[in-house]
Amino acid sequence: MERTFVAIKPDGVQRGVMGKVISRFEEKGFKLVAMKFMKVSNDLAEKPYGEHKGKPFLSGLVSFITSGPVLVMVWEGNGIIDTIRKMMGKTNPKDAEVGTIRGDLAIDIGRNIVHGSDGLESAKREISIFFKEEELVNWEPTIHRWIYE
Ligand code: DAT
Ligand code: MG
Repeated sequence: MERTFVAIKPDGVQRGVMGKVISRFEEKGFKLVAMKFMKVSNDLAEKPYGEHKGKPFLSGLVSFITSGPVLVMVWEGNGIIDTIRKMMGKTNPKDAEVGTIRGDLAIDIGRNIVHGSDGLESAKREISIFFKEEELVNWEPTIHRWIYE
């Protein structure tokens, strides 16, 4: 089954919507594999955003990500990478559909609440940046037979 890396950024933590975001993934039927509440160093903040090296907004993004605690998580489920991207909504909340996390909870592109991996490779890379193998919890939700055929 596919795994993805999700982070609730400092704005999501400060605004007290961690539980709401987690609830959406739980209610969908996805399985939590790991979770850590932490402050991110500059070095660590740049790693998942390697693709944005040289872009004008990178320094603002890094100072924002390091400005307060974040909640980093690994979630698992069939097709989870694409589905969580859909559940987050477009990068700019003004373009994000109502019903998505960013569409419902955010206004500004620089305060868009969540990060989610955009592909299999980035998911693998981002999970390994924030979690050791032994921190990924293997467990079998008893509800799975009511979620998967
Ligand atoms: P996403 O978070 O939807 O994967 P991304 O990977 O392109 O989007 O960008 C990472 C974050 O950087 C994004 O959540 C907000 C910020 N960002 C992206 N494009 C931006 C822009 N043009 N101006 C300001 N911030 C931007
Ligand atoms: Mg991205």
